Amino acid sequence: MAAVAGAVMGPRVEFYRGDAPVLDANVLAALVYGAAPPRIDDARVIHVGLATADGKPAVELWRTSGAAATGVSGLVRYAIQGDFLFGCLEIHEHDHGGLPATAEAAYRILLEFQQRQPQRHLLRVWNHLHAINEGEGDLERYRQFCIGRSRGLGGLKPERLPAGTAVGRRDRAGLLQICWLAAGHPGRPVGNPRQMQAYQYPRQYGPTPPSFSRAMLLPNDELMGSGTASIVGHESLHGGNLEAQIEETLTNLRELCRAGDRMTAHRQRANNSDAPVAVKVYLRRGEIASAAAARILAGLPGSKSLLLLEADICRRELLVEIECTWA
Ligand code: 3EB
Repeated sequence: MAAVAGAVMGPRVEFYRGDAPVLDANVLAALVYGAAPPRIDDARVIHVGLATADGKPAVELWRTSGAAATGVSGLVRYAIQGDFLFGCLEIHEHDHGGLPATAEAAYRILLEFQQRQPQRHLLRVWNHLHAINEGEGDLERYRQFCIGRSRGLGGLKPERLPAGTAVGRRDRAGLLQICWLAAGHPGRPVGNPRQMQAYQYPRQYGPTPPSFSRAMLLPNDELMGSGTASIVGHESLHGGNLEAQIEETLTNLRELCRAGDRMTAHRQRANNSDAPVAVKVYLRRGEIASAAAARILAGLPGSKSLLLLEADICRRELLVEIECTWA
């Protein structure tokens, strides 16, 4: 969809091969995957401890239309350009006595920082933690994370929650890493008609439902989708069947894009609505990535940039999660 005339251009995300990000002035954030922590001392470079599916390093580059200014504020590293801010916070579980307390502290810090910024509105959040499926029942680490995140977010109204992702690393580092994109103008949360709002999930998925919206619509009509999986209503479908989960997820993604388009004034995206500018795929088993990638690209024709990562998904039966950005 063409940007609204006069609207602020949002940052553009693209994926690259290699482990050394090109840090020209317009880069807002460079997330490095599948590589040793970069030695570059730049607040924009974020090492994400997730492997790529092909085992080679990759970089997720967020570019803006002007020079970014960087800063550090306590545990928060950030870069700002115009209306947009990209932040990253890394916090250790052993410093806070467990995952719920760590997540609560992290989100308090995040919100407190954000409230001081002109770019105070959260649009999109990524949560990276280790061993996300460890623990039984309500003690599963993802559910424990959800408890703390919800406490830390405090009074934030469910219908204002940002789009999100929460995935698991394979290391044992005890590091909770939260990355986010924020703006001076609020986005509009978008629901998916095929899926219940996650913040309304019934009790069976844990004591505190997950705090995220299905997608965020930016003032310029860009649509940022949350991690999307083979969930219809609140139920996981096709447990253990990757091909079927991919198909269900693709259907969810197409429906999500349509829901976003219905909320835009211009609806010019309708012609080509299924072509996201960026597609990020999390696979529980990276070795089957090439078949999965072929199917995903066939289902989202015209996608410009694709990244396949190996990660654990927040429900054990889920094998794939996909996040899309539509411009
Ligand atoms: C789901 O739809 C799948 O806890 O932040 C997707 C995106 C999922 C974000 C989160 C979880 C989160 O419930 C899992």
